[in-house]
Amino acid sequence: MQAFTKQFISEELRRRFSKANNVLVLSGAGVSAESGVPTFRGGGDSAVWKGMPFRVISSAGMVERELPEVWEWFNYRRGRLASLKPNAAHETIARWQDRFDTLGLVTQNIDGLHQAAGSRDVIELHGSIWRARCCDCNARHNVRELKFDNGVPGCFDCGGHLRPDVVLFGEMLPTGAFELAAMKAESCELCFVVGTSAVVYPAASIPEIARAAGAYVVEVNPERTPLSDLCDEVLMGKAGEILPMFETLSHKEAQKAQNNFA
Ligand code: BJW
Ligand code: ZN
Repeated sequence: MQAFTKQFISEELRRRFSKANNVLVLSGAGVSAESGVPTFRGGGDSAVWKGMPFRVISSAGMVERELPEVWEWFNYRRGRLASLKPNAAHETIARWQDRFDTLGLVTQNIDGLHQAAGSRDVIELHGSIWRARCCDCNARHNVRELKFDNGVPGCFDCGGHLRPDVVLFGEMLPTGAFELAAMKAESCELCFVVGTSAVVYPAASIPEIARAAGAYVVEVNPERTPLSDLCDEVLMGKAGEILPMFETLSHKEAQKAQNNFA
């Protein structure tokens, strides 16, 4: 395992990882794949719902025209996600909070698994499947424990129609979320891009911003993406297998530093 780690993670990346103070992670559906969450693209089975491609059902127009169907699709997914647990990738990223002075975590995922693993202050660019938002008064409600299998649930404050508090195609991101993520991208030294196809904007511009500001950008994905050529390193493989390798490495580096000091 250690010999493999040594070969797989370059000397340059080992050095940067052990010295970095400010690290940013951008995650996508692939980080949750090993927990059993279906990805959207590349044959993931969130790709189609009742014959409708997800880019149609997960679109602003559907909320306006077919809100009960949108709820049916989200209730189905809530049911599938309810029992899923964070995997080794979520857990490693959560531990990086103690490893680095500053660890920013920006996710496109709506599943809440980073938080379940212990990550704090997660920037959720595309919202959360566990919240609903009122179409009338804009109030947000935690609906994690609630079951409403039929029709459109009513707002607990004003009785208006609730919708899933997620960002669909053609909708704006939550106020300030992208700006905060972009600020973190501008100041980080090392940026990990984990499990995203990097085709959805503006999320996919976060690593571009980090790279333009001088960060070392590392992609973790079993497949190449449109971002791969921009990255300083591409670690091809599953997030749940690759990210834990950095833990071995950081412990080893810490030990080395301690030995040098003693
Ligand atoms: C593994 C793995 C393992 C597998 N380990 N890896 C600029 C240029 C072009 C278009 C636009 C642009 N700016 C805006 C747009 C339009 C649009 C967009 O980007 N379209 C492109 C697709 C062409 N963007 C928007 O509409 C955004 N809004 C916006 O920009 O507002 C301003 C505006 C408003 C009005 C008009 C104009 C501008 C909003 C985007 C919202 C995206 N929403 C969704 C659905 C959320 C709700 C739901 O769940 O239903 O978010 S789409 C879907 O894609 C979901 C995801 O968060 C998002 C990204 O997907 P992700 O995470 O990358 O997953 P996959 O499945 O694509 O990839 C998985 C990856 O994991 C793969 O690479 C695998 O290889 C890998 N993998 N196993 C590691 N074990
Ligand atoms: Zn309301």
